[in-house]
Amino acid sequence: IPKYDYGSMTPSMKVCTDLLVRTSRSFAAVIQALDVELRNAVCNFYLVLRALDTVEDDMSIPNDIKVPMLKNFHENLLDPDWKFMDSKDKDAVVLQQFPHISKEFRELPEKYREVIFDVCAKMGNGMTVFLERKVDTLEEWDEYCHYVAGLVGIGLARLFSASGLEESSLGKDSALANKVGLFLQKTNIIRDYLEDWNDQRIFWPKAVWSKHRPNLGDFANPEFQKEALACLNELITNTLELIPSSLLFMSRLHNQSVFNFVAIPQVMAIATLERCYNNPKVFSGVVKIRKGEAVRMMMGSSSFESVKAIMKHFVVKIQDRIPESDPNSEQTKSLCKKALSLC
Ligand code: PS7
Ligand code: MN
Ligand code: MN
Ligand code: MN
Ligand code: MN
Ligand code: MN
Repeated sequence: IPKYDYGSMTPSMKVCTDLLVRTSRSFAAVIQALDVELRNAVCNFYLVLRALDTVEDDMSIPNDIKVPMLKNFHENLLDPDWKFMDSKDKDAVVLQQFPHISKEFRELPEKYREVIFDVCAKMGNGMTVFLERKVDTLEEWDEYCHYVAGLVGIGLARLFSASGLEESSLGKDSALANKVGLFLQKTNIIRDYLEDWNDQRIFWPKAVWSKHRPNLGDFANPEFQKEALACLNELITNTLELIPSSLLFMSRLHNQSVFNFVAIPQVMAIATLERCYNNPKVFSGVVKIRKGEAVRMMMGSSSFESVKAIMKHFVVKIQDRIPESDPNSEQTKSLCKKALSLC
């Protein structure tokens, strides 16, 4: 069986399939493997949000232009001609080819269009909140992550339910789906400390980092490694609180292709958190999961029992490395115990 059946695709479907493969490091394969009821809707949702995030991430667009672009972005879905040729971002191609994405959107069933449109409008608005102001408190950290990832989780849960492949109650539990998205986003923000700092972008919450150093950039200085690690471990501990919600969400899934789609990123996230925990390399480079490990985890993510076993493996590895001297060691221990009681 050919991986992509281009023969049966319209020109814009072909373009969208290529865009998906070009822009998503990890999502293309799991999206293509979704059952046919969901495949096009989730692919379109991904590309629409990738386009929106490309505007958010493009530091060459001044804020007075970026703010209205983000706020009105959902309206571009209804305009067959809208595109943006001036982005300098690595994923600029999705803005250049946007007419193919919006065409696919308009051809989706209404039950999917309403979800994608609604999430796009809310995310675009939310992104503007943190363009001028930085993430200060932990509540604001949750708020930013809600806009850029919690809303993705909420939208995906609604798409799963709308397809009939999952129960309708799943799409109604926004609080739970939000946390599944937060687990991915917080992990991404923790891991990307140096990359984001070098781009002059700050997503670590000031209420946490300022307890350890007066400047976030100090963590890149090996002289302050002890403070940097204490801060890193504190943020990872906060993120471990989301494991019970992640497991509960996965326990509610019935469809195999949806399960794989949800579980693979969750398993990659726990592996990333384990790799980052108490690891000074977060402050000097990129901490990545090796290709071989990633493939092994993806193949192991096909049942709830095996996902729990993988979770357990990584939580135990964190638990075994908690420094006695870490200011949050007791809380980290107790969250590991709590997570393990559910595996
Ligand atoms: C629709 C599959 C399954 C209940 C493009 C998947 C940035 C981590 O910060 O650009 O630039 O480094 O690498 C994905 C929950 C979202 C959250 C989100 C849409 C899972 C635009 C993924 C992905 C919810 C906003 C990585 C959140 O992007 O980040 C679809 C359930 C897009 C999911 C952003 C981040 C994704 C992310 P950064 P990246
Ligand atoms: Mn972004
Ligand atoms: Mn991004
Ligand atoms: Mn990025
Ligand atoms: Mn990032
Ligand atoms: Mn990234």
